[in-house]
Amino acid sequence: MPVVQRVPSVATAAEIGIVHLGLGAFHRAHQAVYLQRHLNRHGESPWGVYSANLRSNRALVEQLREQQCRYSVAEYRDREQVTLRDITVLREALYAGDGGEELQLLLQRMADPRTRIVTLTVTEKGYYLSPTTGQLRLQDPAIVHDLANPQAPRTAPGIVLEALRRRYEAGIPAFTVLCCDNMPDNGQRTRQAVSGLAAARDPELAQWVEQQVAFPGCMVDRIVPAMDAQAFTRLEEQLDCHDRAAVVCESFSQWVIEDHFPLGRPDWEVEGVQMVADVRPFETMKLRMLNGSHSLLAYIGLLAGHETVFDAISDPDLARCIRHYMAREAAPTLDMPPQIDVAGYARDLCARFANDSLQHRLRQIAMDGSQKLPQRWLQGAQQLLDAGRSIDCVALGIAAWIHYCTQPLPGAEPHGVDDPLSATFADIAGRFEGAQRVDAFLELDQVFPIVLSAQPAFRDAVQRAYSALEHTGMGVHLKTFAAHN
Ligand code: CS2
Repeated sequence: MPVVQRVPSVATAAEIGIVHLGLGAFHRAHQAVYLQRHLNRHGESPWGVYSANLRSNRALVEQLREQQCRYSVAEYRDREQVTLRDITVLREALYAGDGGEELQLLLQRMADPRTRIVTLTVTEKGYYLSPTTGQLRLQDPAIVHDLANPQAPRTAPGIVLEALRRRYEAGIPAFTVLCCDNMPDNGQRTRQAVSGLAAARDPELAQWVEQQVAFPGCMVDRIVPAMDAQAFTRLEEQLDCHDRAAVVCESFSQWVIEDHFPLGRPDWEVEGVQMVADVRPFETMKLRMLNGSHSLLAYIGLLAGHETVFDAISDPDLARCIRHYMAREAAPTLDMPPQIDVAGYARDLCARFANDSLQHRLRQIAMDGSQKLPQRWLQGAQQLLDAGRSIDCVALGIAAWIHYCTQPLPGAEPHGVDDPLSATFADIAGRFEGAQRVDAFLELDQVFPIVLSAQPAFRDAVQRAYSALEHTGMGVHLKTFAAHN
């Protein structure tokens, strides 16, 4: 049984200060924990959070309401040591997915002058941007809907814009928009989504958004597996925690934020948040080193028969491949401030992946590959090729991703592919095989920028990896890779 350190809350947040969109496990285990620590330290706080789910998980919202929005976060250092925190900083949980009253209540909260920051974790696809160009996809049916029904929007950019419009018309200063999703230059991307929509809706409003709204970038980091029945049972048995809204995560947590909050912000730095002038190097490092390795572990690991990140990193051949990727294919593409020890960061990541108290499923990471690959692997691969370096791990990852998106895993039944492009993948799988299938994937310009997919060195590397996989299987291929690297 682990040793449990319990951290009770000392108060509940008095006032609304932040509205959050995307009440998933990550928000509850990351941002809310920083705000809770802030509240515990000060004994009171004007930074209470109103948090909403936009499209999914109404059940969680109802569960939280039943327990007055109070829930627990179990931070596992390892199997032996756990910190169990009581979170009371959440003031209200909303489900805006049905449109109607709750959506209007959410918009009202966002337009309230006491709301000074709106934060988002709606995943990469929730911004409706092209992953390669970062432009708003105006033809997407959800965006078309929001333009036709601007006062009853469904998407995160639509909701943010409508709330900003209400403030604009009422003469209330704009809130700051803080994107907490894993995208490169995420503040700028969020600006592109909201400004792109504003330009299509009303040029005057667009100009106000452009001039008045701050979109600082930030890098967020904490491994938070999705909760499942097994995780709840473990909490009950090990920690005597009977909380159906609880979240389990690792003890590590990092938040680096660009310090640009015209209406003020909590003094987060006291809680260890790094407030910086330029967050981009940190974001790129995290995306390529951590998330890039995660995606490799996911697709390669699933094909090699593993289920969790811990299983995958415990496979010595795969672990070698990940270390090779970080040292040779990710680190050389980074431009970090001199005080950052990238090799040390890589070692720490391997230790975090090897945390055997987390059941972090590879299938969870494998979701939405079309939205994740460009920033995790492809921008770095372009730099490597420009420098005449090899991209063996990335090529193997892409081959494994194509395999995962089009075929059952070895010895398994066909699986669902959770990705906005899943219909396109199924169509390609039905029409092409082998090298032609790879070609058809590389032609997907929503994922692969043309400058990259046009390069013979890139195509050849992916084709070779795919053909090796088809002929020898992942296990043998990894052994060969490990023997040569
Ligand atoms: C993961 C991330 O699911 C995924 O794609 O790579 O959620 C990862 O766990 C977090 O970014 C860690 O901070």
